[in-house]
Amino acid sequence: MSGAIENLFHEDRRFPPSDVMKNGANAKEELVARAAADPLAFWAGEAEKLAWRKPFTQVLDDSDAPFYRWFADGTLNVTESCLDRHLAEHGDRVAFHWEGEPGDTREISYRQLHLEVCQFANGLRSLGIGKGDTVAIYMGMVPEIVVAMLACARIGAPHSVVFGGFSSDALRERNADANSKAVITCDGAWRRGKVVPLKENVDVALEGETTVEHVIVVRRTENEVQWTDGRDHWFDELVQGQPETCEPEIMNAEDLLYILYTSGSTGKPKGIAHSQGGYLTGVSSTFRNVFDIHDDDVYWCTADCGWVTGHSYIVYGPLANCATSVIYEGSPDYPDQDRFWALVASHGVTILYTAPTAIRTFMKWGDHLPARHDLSSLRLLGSVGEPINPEAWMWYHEHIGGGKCPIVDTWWQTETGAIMITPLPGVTTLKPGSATRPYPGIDASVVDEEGNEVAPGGGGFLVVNSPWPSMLRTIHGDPERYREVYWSRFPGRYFPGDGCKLDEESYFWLLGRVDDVMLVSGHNLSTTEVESALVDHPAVAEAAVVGRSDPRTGQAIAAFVTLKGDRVGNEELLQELRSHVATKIGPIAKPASIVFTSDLPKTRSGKIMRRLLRDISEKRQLGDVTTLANSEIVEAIRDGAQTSKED
Ligand code: 7RM
Repeated sequence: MSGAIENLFHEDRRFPPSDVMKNGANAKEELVARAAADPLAFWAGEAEKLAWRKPFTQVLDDSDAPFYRWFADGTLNVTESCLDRHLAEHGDRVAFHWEGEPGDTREISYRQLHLEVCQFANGLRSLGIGKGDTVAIYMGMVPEIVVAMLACARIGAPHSVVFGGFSSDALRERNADANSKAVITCDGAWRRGKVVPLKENVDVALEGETTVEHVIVVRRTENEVQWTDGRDHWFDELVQGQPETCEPEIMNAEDLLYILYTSGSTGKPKGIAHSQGGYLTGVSSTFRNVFDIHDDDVYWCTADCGWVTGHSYIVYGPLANCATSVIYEGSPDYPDQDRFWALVASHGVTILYTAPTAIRTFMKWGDHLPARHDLSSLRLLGSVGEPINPEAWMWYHEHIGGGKCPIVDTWWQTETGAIMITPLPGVTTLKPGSATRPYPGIDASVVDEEGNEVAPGGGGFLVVNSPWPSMLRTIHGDPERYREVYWSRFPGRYFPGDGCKLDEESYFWLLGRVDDVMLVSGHNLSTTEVESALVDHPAVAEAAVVGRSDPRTGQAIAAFVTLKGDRVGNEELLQELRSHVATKIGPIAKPASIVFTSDLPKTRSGKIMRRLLRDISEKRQLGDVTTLANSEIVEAIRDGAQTSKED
């Protein structure tokens, strides 16, 4: 990309915080001002809210940038902040209301969770697993996945969670890179009433040469499994009779808490390395202030623990704040497409955190589904994973939030560990489609190719100007790649790879990955803005656009659109959508072609895969489709793309 990104989409709707929010919220104007005046003092104060064994005396060590160190002479065990310190006053408080896909339920108090973590941690130690040994976790969303992560943290063994929807090849590659000594898995996982054979996948991943010495298996689906004596252990048998307390390993703040792999656009997966003290500081501070957690809240983050959102905002952030959460094991359309709303109603969920891809799917399924349920317990909504188009924001606000809940659109990455750009619900006036401002203590800006800050109204690259406690520490085993990928494009600054524009009030509007920016007749157009213009049309549920090479304009805009409910795509609607984009943001952004499709190619975490749509549009051999969640849709789109109309 060269030159600024055009600023085309205009949004006038405003949602100031209610008086109730202003007065009752954890984060008030005062906190914003205090953090702005002295960010390091702010972070030190946030860190001091955790349970330390030895208090830190130094906040930030920047002597070996970009290998920053936070609270480096402090020691702690993160599970004491997440569990032990809550027991005296809140031991009976529910940590998790868990619901299985078949409808079975469990309620786990903080006391019970502490007990299970201690017993399993002792079980791991009995197998000779301890400080510094990496443990892979390849499970479904059963309570034991949280127990497994915390048990690893208890004994100082870094965990490497691999999403249960990934293949045995993906698990094998990550085990080899991380040097995993053990794998914790389940016999199977429930998905839409069927069993995903997790243990079988583990067996395949361990064939041949491996570093893995132990496999621990949680019974969930009771399917037949192969057994390797000496290597394989049932979880329940391992914890049976273990002592109910477990002396935590005392860790340095900078020791490795976990590795989490992100695919990245090319090359082998990057093992993102997170620390103990800084990471917990970031996630616990943002959880408290962005989700405004109070004692009577019931919080539900719909992510999977296989993603960073699950690590930070199902496990570490909520538990450090003694929150009560809901965990749901299965799919949102099982047995019916209103499963989420049934869960919100039955548990009285007050705070819901989900992804734009889910919200747009719910829009497509229809307004009548949430309307069947009493969602009045909700008081705050959150969004993460992709830009949320203004129309999807409005739908979420009206049909889920009943028009009364603020929406926190939270921008962050696996690498940032915690939320970076976000509203504070008691402070920020919301604008649909904008993640608004940097979190207190975060110094972010939008710059042009030379690194000069763009003026309000301009578009360019998002950068973070100073380090923050929950930042990644390195790419596991490849510090040079860490420096190269994140710190070389703009020396001294962190470059996340996202485009962003600033409006006249310096609100941040995330524009998607810079690799996806389209160059049409000399203009840099963001995919997000054209997609938002399409989603703004009442017939459209979801849209993806890509730049396809074009002899006349450099690139031409190719759009892929899914429609709401039972709307059908035809030539008339196609022309209507093209003019809609032209009136909404300008003729330059008019798609040259539009393909109607029942679904879009998505990664397993729900992000639209524009790279594949580019391949389809340019009639290329398709690249790697193994990370797709819905590979069958690619053929369907390819057939459609060949017959679509163009100018
Ligand atoms: C938490 C997570 C990171 C990438 C990031 C962005 C995109 C995430 C938003 C967003 C616009 C948001 N981690 N992204 N949140 N874009 N608005 N609120 O998703 O490592 O899996 O992905 O996701 O492109 O760089 S992640």
